[in-house]
Amino acid sequence: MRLPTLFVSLTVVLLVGGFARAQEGLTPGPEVRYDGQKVVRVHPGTALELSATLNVATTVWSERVGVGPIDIVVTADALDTLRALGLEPVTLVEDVQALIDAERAEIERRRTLRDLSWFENYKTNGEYLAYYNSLAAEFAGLASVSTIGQSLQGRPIIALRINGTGGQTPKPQIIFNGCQHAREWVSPMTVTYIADQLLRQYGVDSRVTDLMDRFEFLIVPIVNPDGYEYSWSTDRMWRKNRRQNSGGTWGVDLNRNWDVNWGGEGSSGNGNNETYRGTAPFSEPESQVVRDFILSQPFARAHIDFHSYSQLILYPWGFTTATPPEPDNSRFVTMGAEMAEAIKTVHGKTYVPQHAIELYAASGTMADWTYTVGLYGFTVELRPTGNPGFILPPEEIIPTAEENFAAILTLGEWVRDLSPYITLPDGAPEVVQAGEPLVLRARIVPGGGILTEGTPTLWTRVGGGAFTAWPLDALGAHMYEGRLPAVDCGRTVEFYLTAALTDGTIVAYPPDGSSDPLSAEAIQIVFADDFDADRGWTVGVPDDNAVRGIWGRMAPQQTTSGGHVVQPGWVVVGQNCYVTDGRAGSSAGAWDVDNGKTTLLSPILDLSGAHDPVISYWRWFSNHAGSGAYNDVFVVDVSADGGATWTNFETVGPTGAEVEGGWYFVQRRLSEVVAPTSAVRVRFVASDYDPQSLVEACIDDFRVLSRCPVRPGDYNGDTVVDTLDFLAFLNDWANGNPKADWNGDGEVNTIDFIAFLNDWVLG
Ligand code: 0X9
Ligand code: ZN
Repeated sequence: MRLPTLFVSLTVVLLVGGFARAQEGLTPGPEVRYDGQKVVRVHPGTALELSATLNVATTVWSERVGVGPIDIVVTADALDTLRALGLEPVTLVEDVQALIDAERAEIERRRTLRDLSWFENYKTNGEYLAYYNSLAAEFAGLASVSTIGQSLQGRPIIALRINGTGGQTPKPQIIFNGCQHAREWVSPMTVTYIADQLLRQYGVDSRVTDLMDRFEFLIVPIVNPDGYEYSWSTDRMWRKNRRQNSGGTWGVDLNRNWDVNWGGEGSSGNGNNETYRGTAPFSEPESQVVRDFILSQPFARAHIDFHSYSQLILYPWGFTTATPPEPDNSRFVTMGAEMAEAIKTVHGKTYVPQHAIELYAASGTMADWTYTVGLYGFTVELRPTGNPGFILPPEEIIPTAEENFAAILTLGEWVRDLSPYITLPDGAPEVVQAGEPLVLRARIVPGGGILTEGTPTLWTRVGGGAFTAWPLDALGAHMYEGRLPAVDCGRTVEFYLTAALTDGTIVAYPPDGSSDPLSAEAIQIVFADDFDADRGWTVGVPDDNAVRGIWGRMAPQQTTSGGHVVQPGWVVVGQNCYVTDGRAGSSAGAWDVDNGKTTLLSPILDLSGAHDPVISYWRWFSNHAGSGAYNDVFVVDVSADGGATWTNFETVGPTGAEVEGGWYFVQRRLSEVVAPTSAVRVRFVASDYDPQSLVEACIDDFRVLSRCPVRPGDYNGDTVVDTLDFLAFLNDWANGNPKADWNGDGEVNTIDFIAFLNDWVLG
């Protein structure tokens, strides 16, 4: 029986990708042995206990890098060490090698059985390739298989595209993948079962038929074929790809190699580690190939990255406790719960839905990345909950796959019913600078539908009449950009946004079509500083105590740490900014703020004549890099008495929060904080409470803006005082409109008429 199977898979492998390497045989079993080793679960409560735990572990099964429950492989003596530490290890697997041997024996036994379905035994990489080709051949009208790229060792990475013959085109797309991690054998089985059932139930089951006609499903069963083969041939517990790292270590964890917070918490810079992130985001061919495949799907809406084990449904974010912006966060929470519910109804198994970081922090993960490029990205951890971990008995493949097939049907129906929405991620501007256009960024999420190309539009109007349409430019990942036209001081620009879906739905912002458009008033500059010349700022106050990283006006030089830009090498306007020492030095930490605080003070600003002044600036703050980071803050205060007393304007990075660098625009009415007096001052204080961390701050394009003086006779607010104002007032006055109560005494009478006439004549 075995020879013909191997022959078929070899032939297919050659056909699919020109991959001429001999397949690693099924016997002898894996060379790396785990004799006498056990899997235990411990609960280290402190960083010290965690490091002791990791020290005694041969390998780690649950890839957490924080305190809390962790499953590790250990020898018998290590067990005593753990007990001595008071960690009370609970044994999940008595003998790992016995488990591996038994699994292999069972696989071999099943290979000799006649009436087993394909899903009742684990399969080699070659057998997967053969099966996908046979599926594509059997369902030629519905499915096609293609090689989307090669692994590091030249194995094909394949994708199956599945399409119902009914419904509209183009169709929104849903993507599933398995096996970023080699040893998680049930994950490619599950995604293959999903593909198989979608095809076999099309035209049979109405839910499947509806979803297949509505969506295109894309399945990448094995992202990491080199690691997968290696887990058959050499080390059953292999996780990563097969990169030879510098220093003689092997393997990059593909699920730490994606470009989202790459290099951050929950990933390792050590090639020996199971969560080694690689040398750069997308340093690995496997993650590159799958990235390019996903980015080339124009209508991708949702994605599940299947792993094992723990029975969890995880959604963004995986690296920060911050939650995705609404309505996405609520959507993730609802969908996680609905998928868990669907799973439970099949075989009664509990899968826990949660934000991925609640499991543990991980940076550079695939599902976080798919979310950043505009898909609803999930990670599902399949069976079991604990024992026997990755070595799930083959009789559990089908039940695991069945319950997850129920989950993906729910996912599809949920995506189908998602409504489109528009948001303004930078907020809606309330003021614009007179005479300058303003760039407006919008996020237009099509929900379960497809946007009609060219329909995203910004509508603007100044001073009555019809709105003018401005097409928005697409920036990718559902982001768009438009411009509010330049308007004169004192005038107001009204605006709203719309887009159309192919089914005719119109989506708008503000969301309710009947609500008023947004409006922003044009105001003027009182003070502007691009920091290219000295306009009277001072550095340092008597109690400043930072020893390095003192504020200076200069062109900053870029520094990076762990893949993060800590200090920018660019400014917002001109050549210079104020920066906490802009030199790069020999390392990122050479000239950052250390051991205290450094203060930057504005000149004294006379704002007594300004109408409702607004302070704005661009700021950069990073406390993200370095060990023991996140405790350092950047504080902006204002004073109305020349600097004698201060009130907080904003604080960036409250204790415990990481702040990733980046230039951010801040705009706030001064009167919300202090009264605009003749002696207003602003101070920027960057502090370093934790000397291990890297702290950098910069300020650029500081401005004070003021409302244009109000002209009482300008009744209609079009900035000119003319006959139109008189007629508008007369009309309101004649109708007893409260707006015409010019002296504010609660009545509209002759006295108001005379008072308005007086203001109008004076202009
Ligand atoms: O660590 C991983 O990559 C995944 N778990 S596994 O045991 N299959 O390796 C889970 C990643 C989920 N994301 C976060 N926990 N942030
Ligand atoms: Zn995994």
